[in-house]
Amino acid sequence: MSAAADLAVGDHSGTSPSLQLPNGGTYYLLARLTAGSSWMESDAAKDSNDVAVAPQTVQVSGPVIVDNGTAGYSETGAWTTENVTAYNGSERYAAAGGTGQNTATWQATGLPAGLYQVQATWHAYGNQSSNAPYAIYDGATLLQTVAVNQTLTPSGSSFGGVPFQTLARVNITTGTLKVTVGNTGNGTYVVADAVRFAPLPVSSTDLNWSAGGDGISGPASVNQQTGFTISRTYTISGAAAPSSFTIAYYASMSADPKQDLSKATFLGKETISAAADLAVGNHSGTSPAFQFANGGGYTLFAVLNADNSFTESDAANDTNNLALSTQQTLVSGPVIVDNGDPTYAETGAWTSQLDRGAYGGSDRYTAAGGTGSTTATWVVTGLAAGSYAIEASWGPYYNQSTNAPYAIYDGSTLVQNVTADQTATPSGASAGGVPFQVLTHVTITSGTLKVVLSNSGNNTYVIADALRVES
Ligand SMILES: [Ca+2]
Ligand SMILES: [Ca+2]
Ligand SMILES: [Ca+2]
Repeated sequence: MSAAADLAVGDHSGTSPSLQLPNGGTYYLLARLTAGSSWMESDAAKDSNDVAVAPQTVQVSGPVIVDNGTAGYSETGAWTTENVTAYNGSERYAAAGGTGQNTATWQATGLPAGLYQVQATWHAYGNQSSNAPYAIYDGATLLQTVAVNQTLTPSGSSFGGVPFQTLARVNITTGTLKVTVGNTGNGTYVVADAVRFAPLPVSSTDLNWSAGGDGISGPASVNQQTGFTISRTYTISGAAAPSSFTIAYYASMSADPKQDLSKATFLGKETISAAADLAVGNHSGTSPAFQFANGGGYTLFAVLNADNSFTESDAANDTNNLALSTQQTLVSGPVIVDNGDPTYAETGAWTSQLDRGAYGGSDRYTAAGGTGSTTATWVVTGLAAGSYAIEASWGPYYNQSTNAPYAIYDGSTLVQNVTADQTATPSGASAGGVPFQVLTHVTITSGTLKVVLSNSGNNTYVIADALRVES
């Protein structure tokens, strides 16, 4: 301020010079008078009226860098600062090889929905984790976990004089992007420096299954280990796809469109890249050949843009990228439903454990001696009418029920109650490397088998692992 009019007694309205923020995010604006201490003010002894704060924050679009020690960075457990070649000259380190008690978190809020490149930097050193687990969240939802080799220098473009490596491209809808690294990796130390969230441009393209005749369909029936394809017709609206993209295919014995497809059977992916297939309009075609390793009645699912190849115009609320087959595909042959599969469900309190005797390496346990209100349920759909052997697996242990109670239903009709001695190794043929024991044989006419295990067995624990069904 130097013009005589601006130095006179009175109120002075005006505008600052043009300013620019180098980093995205949400900011408070502050202004300080006599910032250069040009002279001694009359209230110099107690000058508390020189700073003004704008009542409204300003949101800056563009890449956001969150560094250790800045707003948006937080820790749990024991971390220590080291001054090395790092973003802003320092980073934090903690002991690795732990249980996850030491975590560092970088978070940015107020972000527009869409696709972001998530990048990180660290100062490489030979005694650090080669598999530091960076978990990426959209709000509270874990999107993916990326193992980072902190013994190697990050590979990528530099910002603030240090290189950042791309961890993933993720699509977010909550406005909050969060990355956490824990100390469960190998090596002596895990380090936490800066993370960069860079928005990728929004395209005018919407991929969808919304036009008349769109959708997917598979064969009505197929044998295990026999290849089959899925017919699919998708639509590109708005503008031609700006790059190739992928379609991912899944199968599930549950037809629930809201299910977690990461628990379903992943069949495979295809990449759509021919110019004609990327143009605006309807596109009919056929998936690559897939095959089933497990029997049962499956609903097929297809997800457009499965690898987030570009930001769609409907990224803020993209609900039209999922297609379901209307007809089940019946797969002949033995069926296995494991704990955690789409048609496995629980009531009450169950806990996971790693167990070498369990199918898939883990099972679930609950306290025995209960009322029967804590249950584990396996459902098999798509069974042709006939007689089936009902088999179960469990990792044996002396403190488990000798009379674990399994209730067997044809559809919703209870047909039999049987028990199993879970202190003993299951006696029967193996599948997936573990033995299964035949509980009983039943006739199924409804197409659907349901088996319910409850906590009313004796001893300390009841175990829920896999169910196997064969004709
Ligand atoms: Ca830093
Ligand atoms: Ca879409
Ligand atoms: Ca299991």
